[in-house]
Amino acid sequence: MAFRPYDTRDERLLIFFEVILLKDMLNQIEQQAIEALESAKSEQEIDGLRVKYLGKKGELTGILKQMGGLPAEERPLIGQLANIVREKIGAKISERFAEMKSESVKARLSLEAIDVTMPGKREAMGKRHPISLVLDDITEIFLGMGFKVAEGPEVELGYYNFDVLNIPKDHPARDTQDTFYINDEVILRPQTSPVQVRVMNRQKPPIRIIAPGRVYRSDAVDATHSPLFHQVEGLVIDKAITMADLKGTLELFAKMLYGNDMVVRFRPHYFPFTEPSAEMDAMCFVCQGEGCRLCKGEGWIEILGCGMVHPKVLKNCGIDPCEYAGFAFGMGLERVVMRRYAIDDLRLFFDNDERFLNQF
Ligand code: 2NM
Repeated sequence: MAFRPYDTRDERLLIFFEVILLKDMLNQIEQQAIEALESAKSEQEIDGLRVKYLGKKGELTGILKQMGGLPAEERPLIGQLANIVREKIGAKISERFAEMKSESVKARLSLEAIDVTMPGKREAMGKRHPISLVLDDITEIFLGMGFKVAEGPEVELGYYNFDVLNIPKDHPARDTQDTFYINDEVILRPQTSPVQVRVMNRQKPPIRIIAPGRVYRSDAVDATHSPLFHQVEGLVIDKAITMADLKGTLELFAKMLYGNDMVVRFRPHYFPFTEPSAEMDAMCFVCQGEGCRLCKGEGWIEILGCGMVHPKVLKNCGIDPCEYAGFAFGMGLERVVMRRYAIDDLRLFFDNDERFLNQF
């Protein structure tokens, strides 16, 4: 029998080889895992490696399963070694994850960095609307004459707008063709007169107010009509107010607004809430009363409606018409603005086109 330095069938020797082999495999797994992790380029890739090496069906688990074939006294050694390898790989995974995180933060920071040398964006400055400009002028004139500004709701009771103002039940202005109704009793105010009514109800004369604001009428939009427009109305109530006060106040107003050489005239008219009633015209500034295209051959341009407040209206507002009298007036703001700036289409006011608005 040939000399053999060892017996390959020796059980202890086989176990010895088995242990060496497992140790070697563990070292190899560690080395491969660390290398793969080092070169991984995404969090996804790292997670894939975690599953490959440390997962339930992973390579380390595979070794631990093979360990079952070893006698009990050898198992702790391999088990310990496997745990050390698991911890090393686990530590590497955490380290690489942390690196990824900080790299992606860095990448985002550089992507979102603000270049302070870039030219800035100029903020477009708004301008005041021509309607606001002219309303301010009108308000200034009346404040100078001792008026106060009064405001009221745009969604208003029909009662304040029609009944108190002596507008009969069958008057066309009450029609849904002309007025926007919210319900039987509530409307969008078609004039600012209800503001004056509210003031008269609350305040003892003397009263000197103007009531500017938005009003609504059921009109189709064209060059001279809009369902929303603006009015300035005014009211003066005191003892012994006469038509002379009305004419003097409104003529002075016209001269202050349009210039001292402005000529006005008063024409009889009819309103249910004033008696007598009138309209004030301005002499056409183009033809000086001769008649031209602007004034449509009239020589005069209508500026406002006015009159002495009807005794019934005063009574309806709790003011004794035997003790007090007053005058009232009302004008459409858009028309005043159009005349001032020679604007021929009302729609321009509501289009919000900066090319239009920047001209004022
Ligand atoms: C106008 C014309 C004439 C007017 C009357 C009243 C009130 F409330 F005192 F009776 N406020 N506004 C009035 C008078 C309005 O607008 C063309």
